Amino acid sequence: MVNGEGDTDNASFEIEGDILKASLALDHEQQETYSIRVRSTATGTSAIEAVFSVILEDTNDAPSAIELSNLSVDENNAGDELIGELSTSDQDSGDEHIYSLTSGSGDTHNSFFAIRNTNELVLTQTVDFEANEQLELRLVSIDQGGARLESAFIIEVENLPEPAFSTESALAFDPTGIGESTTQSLSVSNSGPDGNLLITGVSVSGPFSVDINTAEITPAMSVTFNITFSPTDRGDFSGMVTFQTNVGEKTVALTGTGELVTGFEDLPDLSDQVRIFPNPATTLLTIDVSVFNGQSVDLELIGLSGYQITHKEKQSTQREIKIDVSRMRKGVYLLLLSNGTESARKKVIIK
Ligand SMILES: [Ca+2]
Ligand SMILES: [Ca+2]
Ligand SMILES: [Ca+2]
Ligand SMILES: [Ca+2]
Repeated sequence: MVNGEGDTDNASFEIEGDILKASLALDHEQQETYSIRVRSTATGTSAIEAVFSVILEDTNDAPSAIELSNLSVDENNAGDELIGELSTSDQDSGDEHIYSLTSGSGDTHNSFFAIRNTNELVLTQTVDFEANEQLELRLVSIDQGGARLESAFIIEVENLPEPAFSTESALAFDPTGIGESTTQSLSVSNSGPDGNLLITGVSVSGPFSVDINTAEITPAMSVTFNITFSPTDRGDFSGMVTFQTNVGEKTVALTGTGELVTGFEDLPDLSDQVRIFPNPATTLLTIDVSVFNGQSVDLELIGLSGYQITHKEKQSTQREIKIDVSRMRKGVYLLLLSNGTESARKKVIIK
């Protein structure tokens, strides 16, 4: 090696005997063509110098890094969710890479993932933050020359609030007298792992009512709703209590039986043979009690509107009883008649 024109890259080479060698690692991607100046000296002749261009052929370089465009996912994902796109750093321009999951350090959750469309990392199952706060996977990128690079990744699972509504599916009330009430408590709990259960409204159908309309329930806690059954008639009632919540609408079925508490439930029933008119009545209500054959008859009118109850008691030996209802509250009333050995019940509407 000699100095002179064309000696630019002399420092990168050395000569051992008649062999030209690179004196350090040369990189095609850094420099493709090198210029050296060499002198040849033979015994008895004058020296000759020449300039050579050395062209460095490209060889494959191994991938140097694998990148993933996103490293987090919400819990309770759909179960087939794109996490991010993979790319590889590689000195060889235009080199292409094939990705796959590979075993090794950090491959704990490899079975949760798949590679789709060449470079998409897909989460193939639903994840639960309360079970896995992080997912670990290990990938390999292989270039067109067969050189490979493995890399481990950690995907953060993002926590979401998950309140859960939990209570009885149905509530059955003991038989309850008309005009009376029975109350049962309904415990609603938040059975979710995190996030508050919000109850923003409660509605009730049928002859039932509820004491509170809103609640905020923290995880593992409960709130008691008092449901009251107030039958307005004899017979079976069903209804529904409906909760508006931040996890959707929830319902509980309600059932109860209304009973007449008159003290003469066991007497023969002559209801079909007692006539009342007009019904609805506005001023005068006439009750034909001739079926009792002039015996003394006890009469009771029970108001069934709401929770109020009014009694009007009267005794008569007439064949017809007339009651002035013009000043009575409008609504549905139950008329009870008994002579001590027989009884009758009629529903009366006062308008
Ligand atoms: Ca290369
Ligand atoms: Ca390469
Ligand atoms: Ca969860
Ligand atoms: Ca959660």
